[in-house]
Amino acid sequence: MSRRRDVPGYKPYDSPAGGWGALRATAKAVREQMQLGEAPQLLYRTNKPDGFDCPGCAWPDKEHTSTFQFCENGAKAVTWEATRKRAPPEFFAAHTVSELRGFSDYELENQGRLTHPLAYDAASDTYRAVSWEEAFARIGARLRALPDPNMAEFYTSGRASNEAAFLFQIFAREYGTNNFPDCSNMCHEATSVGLPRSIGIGKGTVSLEDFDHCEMILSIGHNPGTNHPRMMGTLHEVARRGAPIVVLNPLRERALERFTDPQSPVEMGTFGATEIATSYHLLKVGGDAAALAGIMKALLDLGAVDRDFIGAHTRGYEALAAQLGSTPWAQIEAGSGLAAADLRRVAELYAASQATIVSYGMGVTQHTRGTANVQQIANLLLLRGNIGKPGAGICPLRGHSNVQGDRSVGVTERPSDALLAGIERTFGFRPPAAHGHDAIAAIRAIEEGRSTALICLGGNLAVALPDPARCFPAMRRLQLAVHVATKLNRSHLLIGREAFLLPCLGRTETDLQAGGAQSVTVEDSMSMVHASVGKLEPGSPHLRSEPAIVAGMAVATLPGTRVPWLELIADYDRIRDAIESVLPDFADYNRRIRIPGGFRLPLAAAERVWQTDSGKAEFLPLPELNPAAAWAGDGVLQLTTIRSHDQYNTTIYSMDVR
Ligand SMILES: Nc1nc2c(c(=O)[nH]1)N[C@H]1C(S)=C(S)[C@@H](COP(=O)(O)OP(=O)(O)OC[C@H]3O[C@@H](n4cnc5c(=O)[nH]c(N)nc54)[C@H](O)[C@@H]3O)O[C@H]1N2
Ligand SMILES: Nc1nc2c(c(=O)[nH]1)N[C@H]1C(S)=C(S)[C@@H](COP(=O)(O)OP(=O)(O)OC[C@H]3O[C@@H](n4cnc5c(=O)[nH]c(N)nc54)[C@H](O)[C@@H]3O)O[C@H]1N2
Ligand SMILES: [Mo]
Repeated sequence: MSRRRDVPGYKPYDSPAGGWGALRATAKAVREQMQLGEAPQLLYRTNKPDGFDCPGCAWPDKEHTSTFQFCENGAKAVTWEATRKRAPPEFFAAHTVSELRGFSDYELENQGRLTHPLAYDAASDTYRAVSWEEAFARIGARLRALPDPNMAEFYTSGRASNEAAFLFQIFAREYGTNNFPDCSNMCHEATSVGLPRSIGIGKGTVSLEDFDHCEMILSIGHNPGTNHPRMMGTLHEVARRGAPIVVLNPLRERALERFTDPQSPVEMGTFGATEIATSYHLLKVGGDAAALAGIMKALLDLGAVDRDFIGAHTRGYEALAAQLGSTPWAQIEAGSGLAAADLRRVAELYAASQATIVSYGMGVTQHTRGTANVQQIANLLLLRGNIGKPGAGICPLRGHSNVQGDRSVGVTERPSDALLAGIERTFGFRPPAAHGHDAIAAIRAIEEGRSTALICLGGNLAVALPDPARCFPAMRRLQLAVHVATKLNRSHLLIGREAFLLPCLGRTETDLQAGGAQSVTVEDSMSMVHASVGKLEPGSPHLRSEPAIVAGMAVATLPGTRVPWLELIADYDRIRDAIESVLPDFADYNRRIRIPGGFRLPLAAAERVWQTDSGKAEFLPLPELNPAAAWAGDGVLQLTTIRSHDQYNTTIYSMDVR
């Protein structure tokens, strides 16, 4: 600590997480982006039954009916979208694209909301206003001219609503491809790929109510104080009723140590805070599989596995037990950086708990062995039957507010037979079955000139992907780039030949279509689907909704389309009827989203129905326990990544983070 205090400009932050620091930071965001008078009303509508879903994160709300839950992250996301600032055509006329590439990421988005559809003009090196009709016609002509539909990539960022994402994948599939790079590929892919092999679904199994009944939480590699602040209210309650919260994280995250709940008048008034973690283990970066192996090995030594559950519901226990038995503690200690005695203590707590939740995030998934890490978490839970019982389960913390929903409504490069059959049954065209590209395959194909068109439903793909030295030049090889966006970012400026910027409504804004004001729907981390209704006047009269923009592109691209695009977007109930027809899990969709709080999608594993090949939950083998040993020997500095309060993925809210 003393050494760090010597760094010029370094100011230690000694306060608890949350509390007054969070309130001050929020007030600053509001002051810089909005008229002060609008803010309280707008923030009040966040996550209310008749309001809009907070675009800040995917943590659920109690029934979506609570009074306003203060959250720094959500307040910033909302004020950043509802900003007064605008980037009109005059701004683009005054700055060439080459000049804009010299702006920082912060400066680009801080220009404010896009106001008009824009097309890149090569002669002047500027973006210029065009009519929607011209933009759609030119995009359609380019897509129709491609020799193979698999030369186009359709990217989804996880803010898109179910309605927008559903239409987007129907558009791409009727056009003829399964190329669906997705922000989820950079995020919880390890969950989506790893968990189905373990427990038959690629989603979390817990509900918010389970946190009221759990007897222990093991928190691995996530930082809710910054990234899912509304989860802190839940952790705060669990801590106050005395259930142990054990943390595995290489970094001391302040909010996991002590937190002042901004909802608590007492804590705020007395500058008090609640201790969150009962024990905090600073494991090695990449040491999770080893740490989990240690806890499981100790649990076996204690004889504390649930034999009945294992016998009735699982496969592969003997093989895992044998592997754990023959793994020496020295190897576990070297791989995890933790002492055997500490891991044994965690195992004792775990053995004493009748209902345990494991929550985890990017510290687990964003690794070369992320999939195996997730599977070891499932192994640990299965050993004590902690899936499919009250107060227990697996809890991946999703990031983008509808990243899970986008997958549920068909954004996947590997469609199931059921999805394809549902599309054909509903719309009468045969969608392609061949697997398409994820984000990495897509950027490789673009880099190698095998794909020449990219349509982005939101996001900032080039910056979100790792390795700008390859991704930025790759983007500049595109013949066609289309970005549906609210704000300017760097991906929009990496132009190959033709580029279009199509400005869309945000979630906070009224979405008026032929059939009146529309709602959209989203799915949170706990598989709850509910409606979101924007109330603000749109940022510009030229904005269109994401579903309307997708429909506009589809009509211009597919002259013989079988999909009644304009009918669907006139009334989003019709889109939801189509979703229900393709995906039976959404039965009675329109009625159920009109119930406050919405409804929960079926989650087979939570009912102890295992949709694996064997029909059982599978214990999967341990991976290599010290993957870094090969390259990170003595004297090698190992780096990892975290997020901060004043940043949301590639969006930078300010250059000063407390
Ligand atoms: N303010 C803010 N909020 C966000 C976002 C944002 O960018 N900013 N992004 C949103 C999105 S899309 C997502 S996916 C979520 C992500 O939310 P989190 O999953 O919480 O994301 P990170 O901050 O990347 O979490 C990394 C945590 O893991 C720890 N860690 C690093 N390496 C390891 C390791 O090897 N093992 C273990 N056990 N821990 C490790 C870090 O110290 C850090 O505490 O947040 C969402 N919310
Ligand atoms: N440098 C960096 N890279 C990252 C991460 C990071 O934290 N930092 N996080 C990783 C993770 S976990 C994820 S999930 C991915 C996320 O990857 P992306 O989803 O591609 O990236 P974001 O930064 O969330 O996208 C921000 C852009 O989305 C647009 N946008 C905002 N709201 C809307 C909307 O309502 N509609 C539409 N159409 N556009 C909108 C704005 O133009 C904004 O510039 O990035 C990954 N890569
Ligand atoms: Mo994410």
